[in-house]
Amino acid sequence: MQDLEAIVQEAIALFAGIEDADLLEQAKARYLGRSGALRDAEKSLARLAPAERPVFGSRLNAAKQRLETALREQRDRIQSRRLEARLREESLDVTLPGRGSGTGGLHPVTRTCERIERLFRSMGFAVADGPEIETDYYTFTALNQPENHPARSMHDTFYLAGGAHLLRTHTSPIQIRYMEAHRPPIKTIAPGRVYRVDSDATHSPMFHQIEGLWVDESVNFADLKGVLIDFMKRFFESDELQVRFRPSFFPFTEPSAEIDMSFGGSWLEMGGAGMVHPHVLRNVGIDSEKFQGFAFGLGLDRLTMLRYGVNDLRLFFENDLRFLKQFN
Ligand code: 2NL
Repeated sequence: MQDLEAIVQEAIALFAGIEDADLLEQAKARYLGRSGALRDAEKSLARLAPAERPVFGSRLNAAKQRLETALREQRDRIQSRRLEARLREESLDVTLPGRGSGTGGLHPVTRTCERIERLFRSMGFAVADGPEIETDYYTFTALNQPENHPARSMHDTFYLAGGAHLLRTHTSPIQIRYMEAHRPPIKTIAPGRVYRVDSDATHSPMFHQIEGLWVDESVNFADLKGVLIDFMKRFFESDELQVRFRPSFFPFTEPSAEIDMSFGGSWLEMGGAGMVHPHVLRNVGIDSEKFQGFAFGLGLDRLTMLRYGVNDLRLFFENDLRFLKQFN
């Protein structure tokens, strides 16, 4: 009997000193397991006189229960200590002031776009907008682009699954929609994102364009030159700036010209322009015997690069804050 009490005391003292859940279970096995100390005591029950067995048996049960209780208490202690440690570690001071959200800024291409919009508004142009996902009709057909024109091929244009829609390749569809909705005089610009299957150091599959359109009874090529030269000089803040109009071809203008600008002793191509083709006017229900006008298209990204001295187009679309912060 003395033996049993000694075992219980020893076990309870041992359990109380264990801080690890796995070690505690191992210690439990040493007393309550298949070859544990209490199991040995149980076996000695058989050697006792029958009269003594019930007394020893109930002592044995009481001893087992005390060990189970001690184990349970130690398990709880280990668990709550672990929880406390975790809470201490993950504590967080909700009364600290926030870090602040910093001030945002506009993308350089957006700044350029807003500057251009301001300049053209001062010349009486309205700013128009339209969808980036377009139909074949508004992108090509209405613009007098022949069926076999390379721009219409999968190679040059992003078509959406199904083939009924595409990503606009220029902002001209905005102008077509504008002419459908308004009667002359029409004086508008259309800035926005455009998409072409093209990607290298100087081409991005998404880029920005701004187109302009002025249709009235006698708007002519001299007006086109006047407006564009004036715009370029004001945009680059230079009265010395030279603008050159080089004969060219577009399906939607006739005659057509490339627009070059003097820069560092040479000529840089900035876009194209021309007198709106009578077929385009006819397609939007404007009488080409009574009305005429000019249209032009300029690369917004190119204008932004030149104005800010950026030499790689891709910098605009990587959205690296170290780059973007320099414009704000
Ligand atoms: C370029 C050339 C151009 C147009 C765009 C246009 C729009 C309508 C009717 C006729 Cl609705 N023309 N737009 C005309 C000539 C050239 O863009 O090199 N852009 C970057």
